Amino acid sequence: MFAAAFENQFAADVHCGLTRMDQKTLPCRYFYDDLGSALFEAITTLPEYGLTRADARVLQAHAGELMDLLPGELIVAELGSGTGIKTRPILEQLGKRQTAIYYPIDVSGSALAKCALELGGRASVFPLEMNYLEGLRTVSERRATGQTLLTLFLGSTIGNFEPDSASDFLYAVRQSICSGDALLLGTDMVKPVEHLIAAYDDPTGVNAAFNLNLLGRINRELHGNFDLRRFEHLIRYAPDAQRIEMHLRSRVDQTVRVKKARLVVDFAMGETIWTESCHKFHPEQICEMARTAGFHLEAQWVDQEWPFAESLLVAV
Ligand code: AVI
Repeated sequence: MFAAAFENQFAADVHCGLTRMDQKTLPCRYFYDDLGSALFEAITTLPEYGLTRADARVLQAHAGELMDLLPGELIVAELGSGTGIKTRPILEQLGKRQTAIYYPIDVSGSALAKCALELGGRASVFPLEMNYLEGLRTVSERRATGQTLLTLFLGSTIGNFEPDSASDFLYAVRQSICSGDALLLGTDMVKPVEHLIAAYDDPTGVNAAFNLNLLGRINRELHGNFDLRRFEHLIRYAPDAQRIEMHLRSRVDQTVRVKKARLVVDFAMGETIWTESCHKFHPEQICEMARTAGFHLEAQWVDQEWPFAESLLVAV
């Protein structure tokens, strides 16, 4: 709606989110500029943030079983692959029975280049610099008859969607693939609240830097004048919604200008910008989400150290 009036979508979204009357918001997809991506990489190595290591452990432990459940000629696509590092065990297992064909899909060209370099020796890699659904449709168009498509959506990125959008997204994925194709979905599970708070409010301050960088990015790209020292990282856990809510809280009364978003915006002391939600799941909720979108749950593996599930969904 706003895009035509602004230089780009980022400017339009910042204008829209910061002029909301009830709760100011910023979309979490804008966290990932070069600095934000580097900070996220650092988060994944924090002792308090068990999610990424759990994801990798489950894939490492069960890649063989996963392949046994998907016989026949397989091609693999990954939504938001990044550098594709977690996918290695799957491609290695697949490589034992056929030439592994892998389509990493990501909006970051530099991550895709790294991915092709690192996994090129193990598989035929065809990077697609596109958004998820555009990429998946491209893979579907390119596939040969008789090939089964395995789509990977790892890392609990689905948890950053609002529940309705997550269901709509899974339905759109189902519409882009064929009956008998599979989706491997990674989801972080509900766990003791103190573990979740520590993961998203680490004592080293890496999550805080990741969150604040969003304001830094607005300053750099949209000519804003946010003083990052006048905002602080704030984490809440909403048990009913089963989600971590990440905010930036204004430390003082202040006015901020963002030239390219045509914005002059006031913040009261204590007022927040809601920047991200990280939903956590129970196993049966994944089953229900899958069923509604047109999949059945074929298998589910859960890490014991940091409850995190890898669910194999097959398109009905
Ligand atoms: C990318 N996503 C799964 C992360 C999460 O845990 O929801 C993003 C993140 N936000 C703060 N720390 C990590």
